[in-house]
Amino acid sequence: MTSPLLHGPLISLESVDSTQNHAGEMLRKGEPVGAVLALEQTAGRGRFGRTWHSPPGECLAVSLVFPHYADHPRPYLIGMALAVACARAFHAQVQWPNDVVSHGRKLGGILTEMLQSADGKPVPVVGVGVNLNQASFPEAIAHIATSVKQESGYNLAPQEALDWMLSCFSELPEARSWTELSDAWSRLDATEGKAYRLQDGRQGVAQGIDAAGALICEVSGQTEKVLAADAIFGRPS
Ligand code: BT5
Repeated sequence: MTSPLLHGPLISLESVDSTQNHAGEMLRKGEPVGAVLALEQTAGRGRFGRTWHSPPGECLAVSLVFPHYADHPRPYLIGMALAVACARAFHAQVQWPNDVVSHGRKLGGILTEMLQSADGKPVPVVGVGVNLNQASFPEAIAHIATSVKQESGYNLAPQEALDWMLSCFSELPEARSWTELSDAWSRLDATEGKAYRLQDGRQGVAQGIDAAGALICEVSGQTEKVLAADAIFGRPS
């Protein structure tokens, strides 16, 4: 895959509401941007408007801008490729659709959005959040989250983590279809057997990923193909 830093500069910020917002604004104004890295996000977001915790200096919070993939037939695969790159870089695993996990806990997450460029073209902007140096987490996520520090004892600076992740991303083959990514993904896949909550509230158990990248789930004894669902992490202690 092609690093966004070959197409635009890295913008480094101390603090921002969300790197996705900042990258989106620069893109809309036609300002050159390859990636936006922030030491702190005050309103980092996950999918469906959920909160993403990014405490100062302790995590990787970056948005990657991909004008060179504006015509990508399946932009979510760019996000899945970044999950694989994170799993390789931080010795973790991937979990459908967008989680980076270690020992069943969430080490990082990916958010793929299509944002408008100055000429009105939708451009994939992929947010990557990885917990690096946190020794503990807010109570709401303490039972589901983990960090590189907690897993390995190492401290990593956000810039160092970004360089390492992008180098792993650049090593991946160009993936315009699931078949082109599935090999790299399946080596690090922790999806099978995992419990998922479907959008209609039902629960199922993952059986695998189909040829288009959708989740195959067993729900009440029936096999279903699922396009959106959330892995169920741990239980509140
Ligand atoms: C994600 O959403 O996993 C995508 C997260 C993407 C964050 C990046 S950071 C850079 C860029 N700028 C942004 O504003 N966002 C992106 P989702 O699958 O919806 O998971 C969100 C859920 O994960 C929350 O509802 C919490 O339960 C949990 N969570 C929040 N912060 C966490 C953290 N630091 N570590 C682990 N879990 C967390």
